[in-house]
Amino acid sequence: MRTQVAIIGAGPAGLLLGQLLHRHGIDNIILERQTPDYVLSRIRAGVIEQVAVDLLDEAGAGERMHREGLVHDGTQILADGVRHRIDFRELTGKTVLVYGQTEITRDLMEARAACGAPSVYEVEDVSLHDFDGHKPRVRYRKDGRETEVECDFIAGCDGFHGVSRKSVPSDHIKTYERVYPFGWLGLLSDTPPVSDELIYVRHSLGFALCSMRSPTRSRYYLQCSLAEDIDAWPDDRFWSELRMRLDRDARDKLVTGRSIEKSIAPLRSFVAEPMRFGRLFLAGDAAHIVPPTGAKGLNLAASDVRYLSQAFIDFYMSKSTAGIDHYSSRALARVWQAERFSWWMTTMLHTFPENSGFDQKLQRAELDYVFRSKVAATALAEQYVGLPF
Ligand code: FAS
Ligand code: PHB
Repeated sequence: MRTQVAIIGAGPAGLLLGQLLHRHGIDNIILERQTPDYVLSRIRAGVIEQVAVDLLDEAGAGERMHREGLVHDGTQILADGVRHRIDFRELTGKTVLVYGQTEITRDLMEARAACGAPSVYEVEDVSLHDFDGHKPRVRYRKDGRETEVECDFIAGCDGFHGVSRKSVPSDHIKTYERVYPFGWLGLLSDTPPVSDELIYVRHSLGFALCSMRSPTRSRYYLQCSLAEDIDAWPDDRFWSELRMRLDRDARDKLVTGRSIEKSIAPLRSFVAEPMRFGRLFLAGDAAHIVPPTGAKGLNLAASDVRYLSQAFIDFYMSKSTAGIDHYSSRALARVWQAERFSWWMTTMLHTFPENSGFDQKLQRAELDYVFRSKVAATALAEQYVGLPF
């Protein structure tokens, strides 16, 4: 078969790219190794920047997001028992939207099904070929049958563990990585949130985050050791540990209940450079990973797709290769800003077992500067709501 753009991966990056290309009359196919239900079962991001909101609108998948998403004017930081609020609207004139990645993925899947664009789920053994030439191909197996897709371009939207980045010869790619000595134990529950806004918690027992998906569904995270076993964390133990890290007001408002999802995610910073290899383009987690402390992962995928979709549209509509030729440098400039911010938020708010007393004092001084200086608070706010393009 033949198409113009072959997209590997039906996560937010692949689905969003597919929709934007389809709406501009550019043929594309999405190849996904999991089932739709499996993709939807992964509980991930919760906060989206205006750039992602605008792209979902452009993709024709924003209606439910505007109806059900929660506009947040700010966030709270609870440090050593004292709350501080970062007022996004006052400091930047912008806000963020709380709307889960699961719902974004569901809305994009429904939009794609409605327009009849082809997606193939449960594919096996996807392989990429001749992307260093002018006639790239993708091969895959489905229900025992081999298929080859001839295309003009391949978009590797297959996440950190995908095949796309690994298909690039090692001497053509450079990677940068920092692995953190802890993970996040996340819990999703159909209980009302403890606060109208997110609360990022710095505590001697470890970081915690009180987030939400709706007025009746909460998402909590606890910093935990990478050696932790999820089976050693029954709900009661999670709630008890969370309580110890909260202040009195949050403890009094905390409504506990049965978890509907519970998982441990490792934290890493990772960037692969460049993000283009001939006719293969990487977007989203396939090219970079950030620790979720800055709520940037999904939003970076969206900004990559903004650059990449425009590059393909310019190529097909105006026969211009400028967008394609500058995709990697443009995307990476934004990626590294998000990498720095996510690293900074993570180092400022988590406990590092190996940290010396001096390092701990620096951490507290960093936070105090944010709490006392409007300039420092604005610097945090403008990164959190998303830097302008
Ligand atoms: P994804 O990983 O979402 O999607 C890639 C898709 O490609 C998957 O569906 C996968 O099945 C498919 N695929 C992989 N290999 C393939 C192959 N060989 N063939 C075909 N398909 C293949 N971000 C935040 O902002 N906040 C958070 O709280 C947060 N929490 C996270 C928790 C976890 C455990 C993880 C892993 C990530 C988290 N993230 C968070 C980041 C996350 O939201 C990503 O940034 C986001 O999913 C990126 O989307 P994609 O780039 O589409 O990659
Ligand atoms: C979430 O709601 O899952 C969430 C929100 C903000 C973050 C990380 C995760 O920084």
